[in-house]
Amino acid sequence: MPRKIILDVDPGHDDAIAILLAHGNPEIDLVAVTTVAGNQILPKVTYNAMRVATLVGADVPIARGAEFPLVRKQTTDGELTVGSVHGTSGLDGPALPEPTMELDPRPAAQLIVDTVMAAEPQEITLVPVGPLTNIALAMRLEPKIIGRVREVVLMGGAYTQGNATPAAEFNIYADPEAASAVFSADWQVTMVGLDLTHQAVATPEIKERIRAIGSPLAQTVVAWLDYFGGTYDSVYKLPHPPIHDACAVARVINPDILHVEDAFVAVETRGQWTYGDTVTDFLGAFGEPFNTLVATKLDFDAFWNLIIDAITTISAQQSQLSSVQS
Ligand SMILES: [Ca+2]
Repeated sequence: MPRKIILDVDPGHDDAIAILLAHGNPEIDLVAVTTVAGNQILPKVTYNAMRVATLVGADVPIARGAEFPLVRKQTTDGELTVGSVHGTSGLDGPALPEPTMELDPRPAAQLIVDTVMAAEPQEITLVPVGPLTNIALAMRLEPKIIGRVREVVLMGGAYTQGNATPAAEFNIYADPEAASAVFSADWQVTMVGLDLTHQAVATPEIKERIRAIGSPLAQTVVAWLDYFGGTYDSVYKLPHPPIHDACAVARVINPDILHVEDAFVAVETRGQWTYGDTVTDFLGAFGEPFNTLVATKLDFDAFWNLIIDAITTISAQQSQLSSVQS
């Protein structure tokens, strides 16, 4: 049985590849996509999510989510002092198709609640790969979802070093209060943070394998990686771009792709220099019960095989479709 997930996104180049992977992998049943202000303001990321869903042919409900964080002043990728990696549209680079679908009329938090409550207990997995505002709002709207969700596999946080600030990873920094609510709730949380996702880099060899698929979709993905690679190099001095968000989807497809360790994770909401830090206690120094599975090691080859298989699968569907239409 494919695993049913709700993917909560703020596209974002790595979000786009996460949508592609969730749609193109047979082990995942993508039941909805929800959007949240993060890498860019809400209208931009929602438009991007719709364009990406159109590009890959994902016919799923898409709902617009939170426009602002719960407490803090909004910050986007474009406003970070260190520099922007996604560009002014939130998804700069290759031209994309205009959306062909309508938005779901419900706010994202309502769609999440409705979907989780209508499903069997432990049937729906939440995969948030942007700021955690929508998830926190859904918990407040219907606390029963906390016991009903199978697990939360989130991209966010870091146990060594951040990227929005030295202490904080962007998704957590963009809404630390929401993140604190999600980590401290009584459900299974897996933190796929920067320590893990910085292993999921698109090397020249990987880009060549994608290019060799030869389809229009593969060309678009390579163009995303070229754009994202360029900004990652100039902003973070990293030679190859990490595809953060797709790592959380990969964990749901095959748990063995990510090695995890138990820890207590708390989100710093008061620190002067550490606001949004995911303080990760592997040793039990605080004496708090462990509340998080923290991803530490990636199976690089297995991860990229999943991405390449998904691009190949969707490309084959699209070429079949266009030959039927012509
Ligand atoms: Ca994201």
